[in-house]
Amino acid sequence: MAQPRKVIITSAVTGAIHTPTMSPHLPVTQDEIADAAIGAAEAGAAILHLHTRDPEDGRPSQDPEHFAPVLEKVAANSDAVVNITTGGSPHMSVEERMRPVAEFKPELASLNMGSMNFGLFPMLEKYEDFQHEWEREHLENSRDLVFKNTFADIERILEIGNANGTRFEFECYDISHLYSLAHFQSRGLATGPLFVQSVFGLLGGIGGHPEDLMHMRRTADRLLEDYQWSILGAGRNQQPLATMGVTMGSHIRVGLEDSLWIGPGRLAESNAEQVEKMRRIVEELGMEVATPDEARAMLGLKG
Ligand code: KMH
Ligand code: ZN
Repeated sequence: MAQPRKVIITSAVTGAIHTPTMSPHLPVTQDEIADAAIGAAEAGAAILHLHTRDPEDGRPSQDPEHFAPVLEKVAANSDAVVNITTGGSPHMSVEERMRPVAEFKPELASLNMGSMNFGLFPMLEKYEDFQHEWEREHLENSRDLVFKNTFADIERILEIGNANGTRFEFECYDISHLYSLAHFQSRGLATGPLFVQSVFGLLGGIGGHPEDLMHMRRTADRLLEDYQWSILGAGRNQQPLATMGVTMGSHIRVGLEDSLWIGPGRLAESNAEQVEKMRRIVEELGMEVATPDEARAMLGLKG
């Protein structure tokens, strides 16, 4: 009898895009981030994509001291795969962004496959008052911001990961990023099975139309060898694109980093709530969610 396909769910727990004013459910302190991650794993997430914040004001932080307590608590309470960001925040230098991955040598780390505009300023329209002044600046300054990921930056992060046995979630926000990834695969710096996270619906990247998803898929199929495909839809694109993707063989990423919502006008109360909803959809469609060890096997992780 045919076995159901296994779908890897990643939960991106807090990120560096959304700010505390936007949702009372956004995890900010080290305990909140760790507890949210553990809850998402219990709900079915095999991979936890982690950023941290300064607990004083919720500002994104790549300080290893802000990561350490989160990583300890998650490791003590879950066997999920930990994926540490090298994207940090688009406002940070690449040196700052690499620090936690170099220090903690996780199984998995994100790697952003190209420089791009990263437009957060449209969110200014939705909020009148912010709890902290940095939040307004964070959105406002994105009008004149390049999220820098040069070829040299990508090579350096690949070299750090390859030296430490850290593999990558290759974040591809546009078609050109797939071509860059194919370039690194042809040079042997990025090796299969590649974990390709295709990102839809951010201002500055490819849109969130089903045709965009189809074009990414066809292009990845044409260019890449030995890859596992995952879908991340930003904001209202999250659930529709994830659902479309799983029907076409993808894995999926949800989490408050990518969308604060569980339905139209309804804030998600936790990361776990988004995972539970997508898990229901995956199972209704006749598939199963992958366990952390199944995800490790599919992605060739060190365990
Ligand atoms: N915020 C996501 C759209 C990273 O951490 O490397 C992209 C991201 C970047 O997850
Ligand atoms: Zn991230």
